[in-house]
Amino acid sequence: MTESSILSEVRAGYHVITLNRPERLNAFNDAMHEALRDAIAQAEADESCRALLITGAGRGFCAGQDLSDRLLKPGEKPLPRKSLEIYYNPLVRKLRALPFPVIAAVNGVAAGAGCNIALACDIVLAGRAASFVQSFAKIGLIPDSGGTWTLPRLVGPARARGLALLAEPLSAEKAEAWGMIWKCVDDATLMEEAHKLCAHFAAAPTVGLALIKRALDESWNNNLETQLELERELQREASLTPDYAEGVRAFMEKRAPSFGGRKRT
Ligand code: T3D
Repeated sequence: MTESSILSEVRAGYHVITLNRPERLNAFNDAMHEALRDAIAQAEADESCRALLITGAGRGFCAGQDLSDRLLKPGEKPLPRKSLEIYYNPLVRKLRALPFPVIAAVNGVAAGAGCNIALACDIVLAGRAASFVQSFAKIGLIPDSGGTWTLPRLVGPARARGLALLAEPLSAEKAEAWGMIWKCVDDATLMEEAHKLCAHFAAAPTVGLALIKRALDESWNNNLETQLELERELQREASLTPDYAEGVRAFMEKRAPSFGGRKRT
């Protein structure tokens, strides 16, 4: 029996997804894309899910597209592929739009689309031994899965160009120093730190966090005036949640809040 290429686990208030093709550094084939899409849909459909943790099995996080599925036979012509339309783009859109925080625990090398999928998550934690590689230029491709959009915004244009054009690995420590990821931690504590973060989010004001994600994402397309309007609209929505009422009550009563994460009472 073959083991599933995606492992899913339900924890108290959050789901954990492990990319599970360790012999290929968790590179994507179609079956893994489909299993990942189903696992994310399950997390989204679970009303008690308030965070999602994504990590990789073995020594890698994800090496992007499985290139063994792209090897042409002698004389064979390359065909236009639809993997971006069918798999990678919908995945990145979904990760950005999930109504709760998505945490990537990058346990090893994150290369190609694997790197940019990690960077599409809301919080990226990486073990010290991990590295990030925009490996596309080594095989004649361009960074996909949002890389050409995400990279210059995270690290600035000069570093984005260097990373994309040279395709050299960036250590987790440097990725943190460059502002590309949230934090680099000791390898031995990576998963513990990631679970702690998820437990924190599982008790957080989830609707407010979803609105924060939206406001920050939309800010890239807006001028200040439009963004102020958006903040007004989203703040109104946040202020109608039971969590806002509870947050204020807990503050005034000098106790820890108990957030339900729901929309309205
Ligand atoms: O066509 C489309 O759908 C377009 C979409 C493209 C999206 C993309 O992601 S394109 C980019 C694809 N990914 C890469 O180019 C990365 C290829 N991998 C590497 O450059 C290196 O493996 C790493 C830098 C990630 C790690 O290097 P290292 O030295 O730590 O490990 P390794 O020995 O190279 O890899 C270990 C094994 O995993 C090895 O198999 P083996 O020899 O033990 O049987 C290697 O072949 C395999 N592996 C790693 N990455 C891939 C892979 N096999 C297939 N596809 C991979 N992407």
